[in-house]
Amino acid sequence: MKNPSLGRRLVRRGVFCLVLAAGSFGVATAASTDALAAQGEGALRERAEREQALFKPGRAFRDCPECPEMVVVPAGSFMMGSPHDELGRYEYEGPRHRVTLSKPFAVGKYEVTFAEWDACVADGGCGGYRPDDYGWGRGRRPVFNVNWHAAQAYVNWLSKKTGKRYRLPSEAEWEYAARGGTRASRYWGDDAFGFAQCAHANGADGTQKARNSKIGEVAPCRDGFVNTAPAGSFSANAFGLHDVLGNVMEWVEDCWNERYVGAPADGSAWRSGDCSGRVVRGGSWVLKPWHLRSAFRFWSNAGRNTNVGFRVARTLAPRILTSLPRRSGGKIKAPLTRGVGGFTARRDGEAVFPRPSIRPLRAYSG
Ligand SMILES: [Ca+2]
Ligand SMILES: [Ca+2]
Repeated sequence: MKNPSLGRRLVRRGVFCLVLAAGSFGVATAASTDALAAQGEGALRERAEREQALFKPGRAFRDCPECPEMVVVPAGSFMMGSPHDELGRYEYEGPRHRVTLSKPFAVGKYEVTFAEWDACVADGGCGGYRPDDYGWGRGRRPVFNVNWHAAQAYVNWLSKKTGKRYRLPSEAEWEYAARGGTRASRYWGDDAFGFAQCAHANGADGTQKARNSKIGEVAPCRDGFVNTAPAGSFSANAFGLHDVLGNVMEWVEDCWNERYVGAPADGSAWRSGDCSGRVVRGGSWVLKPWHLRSAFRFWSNAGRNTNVGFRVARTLAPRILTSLPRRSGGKIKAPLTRGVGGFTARRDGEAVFPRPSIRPLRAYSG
C-alpha cells in the first residue's frame, strides 16, 4: 500500500498479520377496455402493497432458498467515524461526519457462510472457486479466503439468480447498519477493554489464549471459539444483524482513503482513492478488543486470508406506483414484469422503469 507508516502503526498496535495477505419488459399491448384497465391498476396496486410490506424496516426475507437471509434497515442519519476521545481509535476513523441514508436498504442478517458460497459454486457461479476452510468446517461458518473480487462474483451471481440488485454495502451503509442506531463504540456499549465482548462478538479471547498463550492481549472473557464461529452464535444488534463486529472482517465496496475528508455524505460508496486496497470493517476472531468497534476500519488488498469475509447488501427499489397505465392510441400499455414492480436497478441503485407509462413514486420518507 502507499502508506508504510500506517502499516507500521498497526503492527505496533497489534494488528499483526492484518496485512490481510490480505422486462425484459415486454410491453404487452392489451385490449382497450375499461375492464382491462381496472385489472391492470389492481395488479399494480397489489404489487405496490407487496413491496410496501417487504420494505418494512426490521423485516427479514430471503429471495431464494439458497440466498442469504436479509434484513431491511431503515433510512436514517448518523455520525460516521469515531470521536477523538474514543479509546482505541485510529486517526483514519476521522473526521467524524454526518451521513444521511435517504432510503431503506437490505443487508445480510449474517456474514455469508461457506454453505451459501458453495451453493453459488454448485449453481455454476463464483468462478467455480472453492475456498479452503482449513478444516475449521464449512456449513454456517463464515466464508473466508475470498478477496474483494470474489465477493463481487458472489453478489453478481445473486443478482443474476434473483433479478434483484445485490451488492456489497458501502462503507457508510456498513457502519450505519453496524451501529444499529447506537453512538457508543460498540453496539452493546463503550466496552473499551472487552469485558462484555464475549456475549456479543467473536474476537481474540480467553478461549484462544488458552490454546496459545503467546498471543498478546485478548478480551478478558471466553467466547468459546478459537477461530471462526457459526453465523449467529452471538447476539444481534438493534437492527437484527449478527456478527457485524468480530468473526470475520467484512468487505465493503469502497476504495481505501486515509481520512474521511471528501467522503460521500449520502451513504454511497467512495469509488476514488487508493482502489488497490478496499475497506474491511468490523474486526475479526483474531483481533484485539480495540479493533471490535463500529468505527474501526482497515484495508486489504487482493490477497485471501482467514480474517476477511463479507456480508451482502441489496438495493430496495423505490415503491412503484402511481400513475395508472396510460392509454395510448386506444391501447393500454401494461408492463409484464419479471420482478415486483417491473423495474430494474441501475448500478447507482436507482430504479429504471421500462416505459414512461409508469412513473416511479419516491415513496420513502427519509
Ligand atoms: Ca474467540
Ligand atoms: Ca463480522
